[in-house]
Amino acid sequence: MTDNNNNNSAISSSHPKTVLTYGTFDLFHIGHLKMLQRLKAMGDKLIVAVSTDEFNALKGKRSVYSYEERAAIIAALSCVDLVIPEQSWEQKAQDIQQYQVDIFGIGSDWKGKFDELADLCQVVYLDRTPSISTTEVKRALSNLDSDKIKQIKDGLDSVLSIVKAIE
Ligand code: C2G
Repeated sequence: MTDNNNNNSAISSSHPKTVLTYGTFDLFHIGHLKMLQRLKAMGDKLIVAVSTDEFNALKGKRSVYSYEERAAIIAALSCVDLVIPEQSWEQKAQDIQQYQVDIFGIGSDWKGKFDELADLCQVVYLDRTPSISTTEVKRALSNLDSDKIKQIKDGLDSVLSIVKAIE
């Protein structure tokens, strides 16, 4: 009996506590990083399923960076141990079983959406980082462009008015 217990403890200690999450991770920002770091802190191994461009289309998203670029950025993070493609809504249960996942974690914007996975592993919803999102980053970039263009145009207009004045 004792040996068996020892065997069990030996088996459980050899299996790294595995955390799994999913996302698009476009225009990678601090909200994404904090989420991944907090998820990694919950276990020993973090697997991130990055949405493919095709699956993004199903989600109604068109990312600036391609799947390959987004996956490469995520894979380069020290807190990430494995990157896999997210190709469908339905793959989560199979991924959890295939990778012997202990915890499925995702942002609070998905709260309640994946509760059915609690039959397979612990399900956690972590608060999102406020006031940052890929949409915000896109908006800031587009505003920057228009602000910059207006600044340059104003400068040219004043030069033009000086030229006209001395003609
Ligand atoms: N996130 C966050 N704080 C933010 C923005 C995002 O914590 N300010 C989290 C999200 O809650 C999510 C992860 O970062 O857990 C990735 O966010 P997205 O790239 O927007 O991914 P999403 O579209 O939510 O994809 O099957 C699940 C989907 O693929 C999740």
